[in-house]
Amino acid sequence: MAVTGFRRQMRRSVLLLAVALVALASIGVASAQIGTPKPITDEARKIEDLWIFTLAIAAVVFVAVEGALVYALIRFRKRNDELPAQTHGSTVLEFVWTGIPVLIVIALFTYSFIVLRDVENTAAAEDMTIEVQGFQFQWQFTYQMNDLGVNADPSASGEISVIGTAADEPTLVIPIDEPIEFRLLSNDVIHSFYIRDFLYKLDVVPGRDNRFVITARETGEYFGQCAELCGLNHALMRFKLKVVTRDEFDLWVAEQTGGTGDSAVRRAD
Ligand SMILES: [Cu+2]
Repeated sequence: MAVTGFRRQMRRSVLLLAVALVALASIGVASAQIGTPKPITDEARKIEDLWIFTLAIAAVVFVAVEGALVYALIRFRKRNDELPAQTHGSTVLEFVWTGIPVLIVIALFTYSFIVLRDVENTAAAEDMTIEVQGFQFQWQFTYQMNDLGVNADPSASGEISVIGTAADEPTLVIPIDEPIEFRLLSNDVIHSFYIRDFLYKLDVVPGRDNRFVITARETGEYFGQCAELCGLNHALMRFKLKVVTRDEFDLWVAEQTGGTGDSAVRRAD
């Protein structure tokens, strides 16, 4: 009688598990994308590799631990009232289950450290720096005319400044295949500069000079937003990122300055 009850319970558990797995798979299919968004910068690709590496280790650990658990539950389930043979201590096992986690931690620490060092690399003097000013509730992007990357003219003066408004999201234009430094500034509250396809975000903190460098490898239009709840209209702090070729970028610069190389401050279009 007890055995039949156990079987029925097992069957019900397996059925429940199957339903749960189908539901989980449906969520995956419905959300249409599994894993990270397609990384568009060198740094994002490194971050994605680290994520895959970590996930692979986690998957192996999950399968091994759950496998051992399910095996032990079935193989050693109580069959009668007799006490099974008792085993105490195993030096080999102690070494194995201490050694493997230590190795995993060392591998994850080393790889993470290498990726973090690359991602938080500082800019070279010749790299273009774009000043990103976060404010309640939009962004301002400022380019110095004498600091426009590979074609920079050190004697040029003035700047290009793009200011977003609540109604018009600003567009941040950057050239492909060049290291670009973002300098993040705020004079009100903490914001967070987030472009999903960078797989990276950094807080914009009053009084702090936070910087990061990326090299974009895909042209196209992407979306950015503030990722730190910074007040009532935080949701309006959205912007666009446009990655273009060097020629298109130079053309854009000429358009902003009317071809004169003078300062240009304008509202976002
Ligand atoms: Cu915000």
